[in-house]
Amino acid sequence: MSESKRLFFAIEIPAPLPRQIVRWRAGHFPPEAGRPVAAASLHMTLAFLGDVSADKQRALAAMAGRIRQPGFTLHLDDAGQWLRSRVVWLGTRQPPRGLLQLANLLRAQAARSGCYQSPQPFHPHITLLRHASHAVAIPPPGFSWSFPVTEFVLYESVSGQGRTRYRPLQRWTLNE
Ligand code: 2AM
Repeated sequence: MSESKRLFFAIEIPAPLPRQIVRWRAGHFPPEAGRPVAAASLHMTLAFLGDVSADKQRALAAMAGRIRQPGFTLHLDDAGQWLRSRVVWLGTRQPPRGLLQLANLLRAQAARSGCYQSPQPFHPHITLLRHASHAVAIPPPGFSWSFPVTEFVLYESVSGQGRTRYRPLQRWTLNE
């Protein structure tokens, strides 16, 4: 029997943004605010798949490969904290329609394939700090970062030696 992998679809944050984000975070949150996500691990999840067998991964990848939609621009102009999930995040005040469409499609395909999907609507965000269990002051986002989203990525979440890494497995281009 083949082993399952912990997978999710996400948007990669292109260079040099991860470094700029990490610099902004270091200037605005004290070390005790939470555990920082490494620059190389910053991403925006589109659909979390959970533990997936090799067969199901192939089926999900085939469906992802049939998605046809144009790219879009993502503006990062918002930040906040969710105490329940203990994360501090960056986000977008006005998610582009393309982002919502892509996430909803991937989530629907995942649900049809038997991957549990939360009934909560999609809340696009990039997690900056984990284990942020105490309310922290969220600075007004004095940044205005934008980038074109031209592809989406299937990632594997790999845990070991007390840390989690996200490994890109496969990419699909968004085009007209
Ligand atoms: P988070 O950043 O808000 O914690 C890899 O774990 C990615 O999948 C993370 O971005 C994480 O979101 C998301 N994720 C993990 N477990 C999840 C779940 N049960 N439902 C939705 N997203 C999840």
